[in-house]
Amino acid sequence: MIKFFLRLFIPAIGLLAFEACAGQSVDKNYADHCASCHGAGRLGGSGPALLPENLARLRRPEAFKVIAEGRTASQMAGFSDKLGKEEIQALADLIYQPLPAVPVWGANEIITSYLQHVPAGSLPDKPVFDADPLNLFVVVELGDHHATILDGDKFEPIYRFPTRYALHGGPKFSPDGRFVYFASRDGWVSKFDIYNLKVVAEVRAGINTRNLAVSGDGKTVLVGNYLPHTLVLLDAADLSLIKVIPAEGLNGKSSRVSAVYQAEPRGSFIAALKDVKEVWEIPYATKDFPVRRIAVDNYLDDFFFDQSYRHLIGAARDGKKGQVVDLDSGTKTAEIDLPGMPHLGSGITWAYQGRPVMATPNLKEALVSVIDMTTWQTIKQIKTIGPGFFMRSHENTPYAWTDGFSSNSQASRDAMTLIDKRTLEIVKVLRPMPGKTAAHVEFTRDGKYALVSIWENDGALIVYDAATLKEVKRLPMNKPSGKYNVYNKITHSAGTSH
Ligand code: DHE
Repeated sequence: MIKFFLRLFIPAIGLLAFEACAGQSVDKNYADHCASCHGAGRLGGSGPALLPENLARLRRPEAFKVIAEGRTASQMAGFSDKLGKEEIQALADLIYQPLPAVPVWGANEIITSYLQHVPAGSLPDKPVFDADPLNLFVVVELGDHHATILDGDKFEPIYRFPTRYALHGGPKFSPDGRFVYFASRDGWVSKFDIYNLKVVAEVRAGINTRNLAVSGDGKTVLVGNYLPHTLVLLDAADLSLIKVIPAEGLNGKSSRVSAVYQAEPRGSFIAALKDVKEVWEIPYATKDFPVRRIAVDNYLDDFFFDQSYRHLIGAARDGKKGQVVDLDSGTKTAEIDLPGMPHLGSGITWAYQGRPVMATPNLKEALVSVIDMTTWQTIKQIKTIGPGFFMRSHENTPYAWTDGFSSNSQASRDAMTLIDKRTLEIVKVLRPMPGKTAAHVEFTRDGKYALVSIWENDGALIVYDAATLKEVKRLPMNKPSGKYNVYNKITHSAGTSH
């Protein structure tokens, strides 16, 4: 009898001990290696939420690989040097476990989070500084979560202020350039009055947010979320909630939102869904903001417009082909060759030999694809020093600048490649600070100067004369991720992101 008891009991204790140990170990590993980016409760932070609801397109073996090897074009490092196979597998299993309850983030939670710092319309309509308000730069410093307002003529900081944790995506401006709207990865939207150098209102529109767009008439803000699966419309005047739109396909399947942009000539917002093959057009001046659904051939992770905003050029990150969708007819009109995981959000356009072309870096391959926008054929794939993330130019410069930010090698990450837009040849490789990551360029409103980020905590903003390519000034900054020129943004310069 005793023997029988021991035979049952001892393995059971062993099993319990093993489970406790494995459980502790996976929780500890999560706390040590994942929580700082993905949130203590897996709800997302600077990295995405790790919940089964959000991982629909990530197969489990792929999850294992990402944890082991990291992910291209993100801050996600690989852990195979720190964790054993079983530990990695345990983490991969953990992220597919449903949470006992995923927090609800609907209208009530959004309204409750609302913070009005200054009543809308109560501040003076004149800038409190002398600099040209249209030639300012908003510089996002990711290192310590601050933003700097920079005078674009003197290259002197005017004001530096704390932002919400982990801003992502380009901040968006009101049409007159007075206000700038920021979105943080964990859902906070902040409205900043540049004339008065004050945050005027904030609201948490989601738990894990992709980006936001401001309507062409400046009246509405649209926020696209990964978690919950929603689009959130806010009144641009005071950030009060207008409406929450569930992101659900025609078949009822709910989806993360890949990105939202405004398309001013169309009077609409355009949103792409990440888990449903649909693009949505939402006219922003129409009562109740009706959704027009456009079916697409593949999921869209990233997209881009031609300068008329008639065509949308979109791609899935794991696909080799981009799709061109005619937004007027709602049909696919062409496929484009985009072999190396294009970063279309960074695409730019210009006229080459009399025809409009677009160019995009590729996150996985060291090449820039140049595509004729009348035939949608690839004109050239320009080999660069390393796979790039961002690309920029300006109407008044013959050069397009791209970085090597997506490269695994520091020998490419410190390089800026300059391409002549007239010949499609590389004219120069700059190494602004050898050994330090260089990324993301933006031009002054006249295109005479290019500002490059040194993407390090003890980084800098380096100002180049865009014609002589000589350094003009170096400003210390804390991981300046992106910089955004007010004029270029509000005029939708062909050389910058929209
Ligand atoms: Fe971004 C813009 C998606 C990782 C810095 N990034 C965008 C936009 C999209 C996007 C859709 C356009 C939104 C806009 O500007 O309104 N980014 C993605 C990803 O899917 C990806 C690869 C994975 C992810 O983590 O979501 C990704 N992005 C990163 C980073 O790891 C970067 C380098 C650092 C960070 O901030 O997390 C990064 N993304 C940026 C920046 C912009 C951006 C600086 C704005 C570029 C611009 O000039 O407009």
